[in-house]
Formats: sequence, C-alpha cells, structure tokens
Amino acid sequence: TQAAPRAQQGAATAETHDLVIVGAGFAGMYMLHRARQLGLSARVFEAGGGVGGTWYWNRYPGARCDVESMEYSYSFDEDLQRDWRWTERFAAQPEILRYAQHVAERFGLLDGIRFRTRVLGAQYDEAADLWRVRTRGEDGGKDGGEERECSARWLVMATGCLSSANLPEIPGRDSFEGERFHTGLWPHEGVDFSGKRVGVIGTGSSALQSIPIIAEQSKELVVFQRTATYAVPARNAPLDPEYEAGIKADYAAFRARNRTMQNAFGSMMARNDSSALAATPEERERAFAERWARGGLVFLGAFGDLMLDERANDYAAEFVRSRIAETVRDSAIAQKLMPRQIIGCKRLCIDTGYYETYNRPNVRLVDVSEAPIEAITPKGVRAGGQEYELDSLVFATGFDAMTGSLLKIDIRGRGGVSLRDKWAAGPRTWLGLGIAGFPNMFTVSGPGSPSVLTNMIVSIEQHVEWISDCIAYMRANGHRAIEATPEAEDGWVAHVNAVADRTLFPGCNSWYLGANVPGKPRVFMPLIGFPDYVAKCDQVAARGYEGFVFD
Ligand code: N01
Repeated sequence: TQAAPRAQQGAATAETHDLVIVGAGFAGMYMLHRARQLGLSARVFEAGGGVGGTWYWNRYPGARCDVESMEYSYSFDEDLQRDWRWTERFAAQPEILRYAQHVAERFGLLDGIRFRTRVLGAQYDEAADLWRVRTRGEDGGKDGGEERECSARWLVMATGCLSSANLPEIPGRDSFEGERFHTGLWPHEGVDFSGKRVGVIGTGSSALQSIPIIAEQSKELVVFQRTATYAVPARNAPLDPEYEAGIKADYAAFRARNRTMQNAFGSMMARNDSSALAATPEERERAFAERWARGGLVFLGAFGDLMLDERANDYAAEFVRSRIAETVRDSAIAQKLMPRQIIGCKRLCIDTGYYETYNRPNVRLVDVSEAPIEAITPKGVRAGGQEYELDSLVFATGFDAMTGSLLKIDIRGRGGVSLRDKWAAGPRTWLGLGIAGFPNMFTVSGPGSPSVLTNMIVSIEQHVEWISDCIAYMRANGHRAIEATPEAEDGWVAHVNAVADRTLFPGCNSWYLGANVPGKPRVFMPLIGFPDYVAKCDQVAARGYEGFVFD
C-alpha cells in the first residue's frame, strides 16, 4: 500500500469540526440534525447543488419510489410526520425532493451543508486521532476547482447505496453523436424526446419507469434488453385521505409495526408465512392474484418460502409470466419479455404500463442476452449485426452499488491503508457500520447491513441513531477513538454470507452481488433480515460496544 499524498497539500485554510458527514441525502441530513442535538459541530459535504441524494440526481421521466409514501418518510419528528401531506400512494421524485427540501429548511440544516463540494479523500491521522478530509469545489459552485481540507474526530459516510452511476464500457461508447443520458444523472431541465428516435439500454427499475413515458413522447423507441425483468403493477393512485388519517391517528404505532417487518415496509398487507408448496393450486392463484391486484412489492410476501425454495419461487415467477402473456399481443415479443431467473433475486420492479408499452407500434425490443451489444456507433447502436439509428441514447444501466461511492473516495485508515485495498476481494465491515483499521469512521447503510433490502429511510434512521448514541457514549466515557476488531468483522462477513446462502438471493447476476459491474468481486453485500439485525445492533451497544475497541 502506498502512503497517501499529504491531505493538506495545496489546500486552503483548514477547518475543524467534531464531525464530517459525506452526503446530504436522507442519511446525511438526519445525521447532521442528530449531531447538532448532541451539541456537536458538524459539516456536511455534498457534491450536488441541493439536498435529497438519490432524489436530487434521479430525475428521469417516471422516477417514483416503490415504497409507499406513508412509509417512505422520516419518523423521528411527530410534528413533521403529521404535517407533511403526500399526494399519491407512491410518491414521484419531484414530491420526494420537495419533502427533502422541506426537512432541510424546517430543521435549519442548510447552513451546515457545503453544496457542490466533492470529497476526494479522507485520511486518518493517528497521532491526532482526527480525520483529514480533502474536498474540491465542483464547477459552478462558489469554490469551483478549489481544494480544501477539513479535520474532524468522526467521519460519517452517508454516501448512499445507489449513487455511483454505472456506464458500461461498450465499444465505441463515447463516439455517439446524438444526446446521451444516464438515468441517475438526469438533466435538471428535463429532456424532450418529441419526434426523436430513442434507445434505452437496460431493463431494471429505472428503465421500467421511464420506458412507458419515453415511448409516448418519442417517434421511435428501441429497448436493448440483456435480462428480462419481472414487474408487478404499482396501482398508484391519489392518496386516500381516510387511509392517511387512519395512519396519522397513531403514526407511532404504524412505524413500530413497520420496524417489525422483515424488510421494514408493507405493514398493511403482512407476509403470509405459510408455504407455497403446501397450498393447493387454487390457493396459490388466489394469493398471487390478491397481491397482484393490490400492487407493489407486497407481491413477494404471498408465501413465506418464495425466496427459500426454487419450486415455490417458480410458482410466483410463472404467475408473472402468465400476466406478460396476457398483456403483450405479439407472442414472440411476450416470450422475449418473460424472465426465466428466480423472481426477487434481482430487485423486483414496480411498473405502470411497462409490458403494455410493447403493444405500441413505435416500440421495438432488441434482445441482447445471447450476444452483447456489439458497439455504439456515431449514429446509434449495433447489436445482432444490425445498426439501430438513434437521436438519443439513455443508459438505464444502474449503479456500482453499495461500495461504488465509498471507493471513489481515497479513504485511508491506520498506516495509510486504503479502503480500496482492504476491500479488493469484497467489502468487509462489522454490522455495516464500522471497519477494522478505520477508527471513528461510520458507514450509514453500509455493506453488511440490511439497507437496500429494506425501506431505506427506516434503515437510515436506525443507523443514524445508533451512530449518534455511540458518539454520545464515547464522549460520556472520555473515549477518543472507536474501531471495529478484525475478529468481529470476520465473523460478520461470514454471517452475512451464511444468511444469504440459506436463501435464493445469491442465485442470479444482481447488483446485490456486484455482478452488474465487470471485474467487481462477487459478494452478496446486504444482510437479509431487518428486525434481527436491529436487535443485534442494540445488543452490541448494550454490551459496551462489543466487537469494537476504544482508545
Ligand atoms: O439499475 P439495474 P436501475 N449491456 O442495475 C442493464 C433502485 N431503483 O437503475 O440485468 C446491456 O437494476 C442490466 O442488465 P442485466 C432499485 O433498488 C428503485 O434500473 O445486468 N445491458 C439491467 O437491465 C433498483 O434495483 C426505483 O443483465 C446492460 C439494467 O442495465 C436499483 O435502484 C427506481 C449493460 C440496469 O438495471 C437500480 O435500478 C429506480 C450492458 N453492458 C431504481 N449493463 C424505484 O423505487 C447493464 N445493463 C421504483
């Protein structure tokens, strides 16, 4: 491992805080709020020009949350959750962004956040027990191009799980002469596809949400599909005021119930724990049909063993394939759209009119499952020996998930060891919160925690509260540093893998496994099971932060 360049080099006057937080999404904002409640001085650095994280960047047409609005919101403030009014069952990106902005203003957070500032590196100074954080002002920001340093005792990485765009290295990628977009870096002013020939690469959640809208707008749409996707209808609708009032009458109880769920959402339609294998064909059909009619991610809660047994899983998969056959008029296209992999081992997609879109005369589906896209050319995309001429090309190709944003930053712990080297064979953490060799650094929804398999806001709140309690404990007990032990970390990595191996989750090429990014180590990154995880975190704290050592 090479020693890091001195963080101070070329930096302007150093600034010092108790806490540096990287990212001003839901995690960074709440961390700042909690830090201030503890009387700490904290600084947030955010590469974007505003708060909201995912919801700041992902402005593609149709971007919408797949967790219901009444659940996808902060629970830490009774007045906030009572006052805020969602308009739809599933909120669209602009509304969630407005909510994030409202929270930032309501709790006076904006003056603690330095926007358009990217964190380049962070190095632990062992002599001083301080993190030295190197930042650079982004173009267009007030400190554009300027490098600075900020020191802090604690470093909280609130960098998000799906925030590092994956732009695959397809031959000729940069030669395309038309306009090019990535769903996760969408222009703020929007894009007008009227009269255009548009190509979309990818058929994950982002593609599924944008394809029906792009199809309506554009002259022609060509979708390049590498893996067909299971999608369940959202059945989005205006939020029913009675339903809203019912929840608000005792929001605390509703939140508490959510936290007891495996994935911290879906409390209105609890998981049926019985086995799909024990049910009769009629019972199975009824259970799937009920959830299909209700819409949303609750579909996978139809039986308790859908993610445990391939035969059970295939009943659910077959139900969706039958819906595709019913919906798509051209049977050859329907066949191509039918996924064959395990349902749910890639994130289930929630759609509005996705399969129906292939009945439109201006939409073509190009299957690139057998052979990859050959090239991107100045005029379009070449696949299967044919060139598709395009005016616009949309990469709906996802993210370098869970580790991408952390590893973009040159993070160096004890002895100058870099996180990139430490995680060369896959991420290693204790509880997804701490990393051996990186004292006083915490990861919010880090790999090894349930994060992306849950309602993210619930997981974020749990992590931020655990971290702030830990910092309060350190201050009360006069500790300068906390660090995960290598033994605790080894045990945890083995545990996360063992839990995943008891399920069907590792069974396909998902981003949970890092399989979407060529060369990324294949390790199942999130931990399955939210309530057990929370109990473990609480137990660790109650036992004086077991698995951590203090200085
Ligand atoms: O990204 P993805 P996403 N050639 O990785 C394809 C959350 N989210 O942005 O499956 C051709 O799922 C790739 O193909 P394959 C949600 O958690 C939530 O859509 O790897 N194709 C795949 O089809 C979600 O899971 C919401 O074979 C290539 C697609 O690109 C996560 O974010 C909305 C390719 C990428 O799909 C990520 O979703 C949006 C190549 N070289 C996102 N490289 C909601 O709340 C990649 N692909 C609803």
